[in-house]
Amino acid sequence: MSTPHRSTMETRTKYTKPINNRPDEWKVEQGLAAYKLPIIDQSGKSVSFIAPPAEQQVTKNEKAIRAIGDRSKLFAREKPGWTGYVEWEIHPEKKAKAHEVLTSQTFAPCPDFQWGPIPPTNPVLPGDDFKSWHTALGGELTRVPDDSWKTVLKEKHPEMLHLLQFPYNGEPPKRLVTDKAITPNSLHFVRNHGGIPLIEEKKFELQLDGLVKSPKTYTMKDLMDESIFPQMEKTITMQCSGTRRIEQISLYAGQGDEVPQAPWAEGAIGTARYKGISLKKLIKDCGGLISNAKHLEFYGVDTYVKDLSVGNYVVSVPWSKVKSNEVILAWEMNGEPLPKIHGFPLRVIVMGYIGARSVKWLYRIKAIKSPSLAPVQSREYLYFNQQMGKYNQRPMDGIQIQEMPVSSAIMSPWQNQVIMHSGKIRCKGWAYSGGGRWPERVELSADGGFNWYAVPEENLSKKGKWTWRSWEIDLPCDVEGWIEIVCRCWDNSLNTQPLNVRAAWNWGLHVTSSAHRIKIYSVNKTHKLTQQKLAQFKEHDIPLVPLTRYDAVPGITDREIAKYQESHPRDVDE
Ligand SMILES: Nc1nc2c(c(=O)[nH]1)N[C@H]1C(S)=C(S)[C@@H](COP(=O)(O)O)O[C@H]1N2
Ligand SMILES: [Mo]
Repeated sequence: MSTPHRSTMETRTKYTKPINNRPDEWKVEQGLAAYKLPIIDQSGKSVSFIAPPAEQQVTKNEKAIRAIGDRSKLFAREKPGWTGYVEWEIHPEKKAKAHEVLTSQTFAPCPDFQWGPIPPTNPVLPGDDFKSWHTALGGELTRVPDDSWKTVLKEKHPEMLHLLQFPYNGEPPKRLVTDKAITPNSLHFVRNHGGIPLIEEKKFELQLDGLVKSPKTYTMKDLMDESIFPQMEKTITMQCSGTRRIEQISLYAGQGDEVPQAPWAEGAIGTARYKGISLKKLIKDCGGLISNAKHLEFYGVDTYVKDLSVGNYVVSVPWSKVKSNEVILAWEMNGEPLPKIHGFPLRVIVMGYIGARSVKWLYRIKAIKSPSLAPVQSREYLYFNQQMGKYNQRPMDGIQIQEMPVSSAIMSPWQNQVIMHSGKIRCKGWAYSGGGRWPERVELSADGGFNWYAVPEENLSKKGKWTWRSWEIDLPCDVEGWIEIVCRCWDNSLNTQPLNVRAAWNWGLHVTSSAHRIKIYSVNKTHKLTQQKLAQFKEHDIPLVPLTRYDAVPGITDREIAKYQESHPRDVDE
């Protein structure tokens, strides 16, 4: 046996020395796992560190939970034929019991995905917290997560991007978002705060009460009776105020509502033709508003868990909006009965407002004096000033979002794509403005927002008061290299978009309406050098992807370089 060479031994001892820092230290130092970073507290005399908590133990006080009562009875189905419906809003004592059930145990916290890596799966996020709250409540809610997922698989397109499995949140892939001016039902985005109730149309009833002269209930047949209520049909774009949230998240983390921040891209927007009746007519049918009522509160059948308190999905809109016939009670979407996932048998469609107000599975309308105190209205969907954050914000500090501002998005090409072209880059996308305004001009820039080219009128889809416009442009671009393509829209009131995300970033992560920016690598094939190099890559059978791979192609010889240096000396004589 030969003794190892000395230098080899040295190398060995060097590499077997213990490593003192954690294996992911570099990642943590680089902010690539910021959720693992301690908070540095510099407020005292000496600096201290607040570490992230160790893995939390899940606990359950079985005795306390049993004492609350039989959950299958407490949280039973409210009405026959209404699967998944538990009524909370008229039963405060039931709400209190549900809260007790949820606070007599702890649940595994949802992993952070804003600072951790977003899982490369579809569904992207499972929503384990919401699932376990439903299991813990039991009764009618036990089967809701499974039933909901079955409905998703039945009603949605196989290519949907499932951002959150439960409550279900999904958007179509970019290529299909603006493929058609009217979004097919199976591709329309879905945003849920709870499960998908399954309601039998024949057993359905809508209740209208609160500050109206004569409260009434209606069957679907009543509502569809054209001799009482004239019907209306309209093409309407609905946008979730969370659209393009991923851009805010990827720059600066934040927090919105309790539904884990569905990392929406540009697809939480869709356009459909809805048929139904104007809510104004129904209010009239109940004798009109009384006692200076100013808002209409909408109740959805689904259960939303917020801060471990439960409720039905409730929001409100002002009477002024209803009065202008801009609120529809709809039962038809693109010529078909409303899909279950979109609110069958009846939903609200509020034209030009954020999607959140268009309540699905609507079962009650209540006339009230001030905006609803329900969490989705008064604690979420708020637009904060930038100085409002986790430790200092109050719900009153946010503006309740109603009308969507003007916005736009590039759907093609994609972020980080390499585009080979002959001087023009083909771009496609959408533009939208809320509140009954519409896109008048869409502009693109290939240089980060210095020069802007308008989309030619003939490349914009038809305009409508309540609808988006899709667009296409051949954007001039001379260079080779990374460029930033920017898109912005001007609406008919000459509103336009803030130029960067930071200018409109807010803790609530809503309304990402800044000019949409993507970076792409431009390869302009009209340039001779580029043509030659591409030909060489081809000749040597070298793959072009990925861009970052180092490939040497035989090209310039040393002799050529030397010759150049002779005529272009590097040095200067004094
Ligand atoms: N009952 C009920 N209605 C609801 C919601 C909900 O969770 N429950 N989500 C709202 C939100 S935030 C949006 S953006 C729209 C989405 O409508 P869609 O799923 O039909 O696209 O529905 C709204 N109506
Ligand atoms: Mo939404």
